[in-house]
Amino acid sequence: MEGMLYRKQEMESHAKKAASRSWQNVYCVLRKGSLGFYKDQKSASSGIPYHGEVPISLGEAVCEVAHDYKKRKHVFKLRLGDGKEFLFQAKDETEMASWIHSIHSS
Ligand code: I3P
Repeated sequence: MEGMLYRKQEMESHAKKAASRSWQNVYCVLRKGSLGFYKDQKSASSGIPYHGEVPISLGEAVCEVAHDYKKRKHVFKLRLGDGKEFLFQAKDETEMASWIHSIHSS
């Protein structure tokens, strides 16, 4: 699965808040066990990552609706084994549910 999502990093590790905390629009590409970030679809097909970011590994990842985040709608949370935590905003409930389902089955 792939598509544009708004992304905000909340945690850098288990005990450390992320330093860069603004929402960014990123093109997300879900592959078996990993999630890569690109500026847009064109960059994704050329394999040019967003700010040189290495795709995140989804081993031990937990993905769920971000019920505790009230400022935006259709937001889900992704927590990685190393403590990194991201929020993602989808365009509607259906898209959010698809992402959560796909991340669970990846
Ligand atoms: C952040 C930006 C985010 C905000 C975050 C700010 O500032 O305003 O939108 O998160 O708040 O730190 P900057 O753009 O200067 O990095 P919210 O939208 O969730 O409020 P936070 O530090 O309380 O997470």
